[in-house]
Amino acid sequence: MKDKNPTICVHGLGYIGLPTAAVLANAGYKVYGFDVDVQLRDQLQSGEISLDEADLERFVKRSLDDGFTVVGEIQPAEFHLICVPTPYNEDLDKTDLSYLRSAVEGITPVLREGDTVIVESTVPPGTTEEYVRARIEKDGYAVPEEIGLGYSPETVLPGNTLTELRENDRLIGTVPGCSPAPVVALYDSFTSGEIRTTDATTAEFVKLIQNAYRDVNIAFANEVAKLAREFTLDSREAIGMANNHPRVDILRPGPGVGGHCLPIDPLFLGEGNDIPMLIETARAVNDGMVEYVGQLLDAALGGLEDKRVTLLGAAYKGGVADTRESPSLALLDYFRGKNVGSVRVTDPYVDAADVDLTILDLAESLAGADAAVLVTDHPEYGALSPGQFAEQMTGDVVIDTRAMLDPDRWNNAGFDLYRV
Ligand code: SAJ
Repeated sequence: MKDKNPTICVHGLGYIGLPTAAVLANAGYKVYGFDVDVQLRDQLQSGEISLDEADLERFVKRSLDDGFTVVGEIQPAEFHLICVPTPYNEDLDKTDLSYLRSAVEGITPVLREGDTVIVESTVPPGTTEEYVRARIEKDGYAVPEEIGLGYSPETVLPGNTLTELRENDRLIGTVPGCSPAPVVALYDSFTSGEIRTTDATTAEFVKLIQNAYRDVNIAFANEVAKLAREFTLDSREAIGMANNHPRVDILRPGPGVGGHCLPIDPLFLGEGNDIPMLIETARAVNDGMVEYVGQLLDAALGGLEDKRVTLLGAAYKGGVADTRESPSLALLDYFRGKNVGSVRVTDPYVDAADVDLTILDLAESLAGADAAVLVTDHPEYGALSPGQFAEQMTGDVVIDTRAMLDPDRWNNAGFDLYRV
């Protein structure tokens, strides 16, 4: 590090950039945060922050008074951290690198010899080494002689962002010839996890195979659930027992895989090649769970047409308000396509103002329903009582895609409870 207290400019103030900027400011750095979204910048500058995680929201608010400044123009800094979105364009079968391109194009005019650019956004392998490097060199800088360049994947679990940012192990990849030492020193100053170094392309690849591995594991669990139904067995019990083996660790079946990472990142691995088979099949198995749940309900109700269905949960997983790629929204579409009478949605976390959806409270959502489908594993749902459902619902079918409800209790209370 050429300075004892280097300045850091974070590009992209979303799910990762914002908390990272706050953590860096908390570690004592002067941090600038830039986002192309003017409205977001204005909100942050006026201290208007609304995050899913209360501890994180307080932490970010505090950092804005102490070391972290949201800026309208990209500032010179010893480190530029790129945390912009890299969505996958399924029509083109290609990652959309436009935000990354715009970030790099914004950085090069303020670069000074000795500065370092670090990409954290999830990208196809080779992006930092080839694409970002070429873009910086095009503007007249020699990488790595004049400008350091690396990639460090973020691995935080939404819902536990602050703890994981500070405690997860970190992988740091640098382009050939670039010393990882300054980047290691930076991350080491705010994370207690172990830091490992490699080349940038390996680091990019590792991030993708971690998420692809989890997606494949969940697909396996979902296939086990379907097989168990064929053999009239309880898949959860079987998986629990299988996992007692020291080398087996099967994840949990459910209504499918949502969020902005697992359904998307594995696709990056197949860009420019025809190799993924298992990874693509896993995607199809997980996406297919929506139809599987829909068919379960169809069979339980003896047809879906004109039935009133309630979905418990809109978020992609328990304890968060994020609905991106949520299986619940996919189920909503599925049921709408089957001419159900109505589909109502309840969720204790999701704010209707943030989604194009009517979110009802639990009692309202259940009133007169023929069936309820528990889709999201919000912790509150473990305490749901059949008495309340019996009071509100007209029908008696409950599909529990997360195995959160006690079958004996619900069946004894007169419900027809089906589990995935
Ligand atoms: N799910 C299951 N069964 C399980 C576990 C999860 O059906 O046993 C479902 C969830 O309900 C959800 C989806 O999978 O719909 C994804 O949830 P998740 O908790 O597995 O993962 P994310 O998307 O919230 O976060 C992942 C994490 N990656 C890994 O664990 C390898 C996180 O560490 C990454 O930082 C994040 O992706 C990311 O940003 O890439």
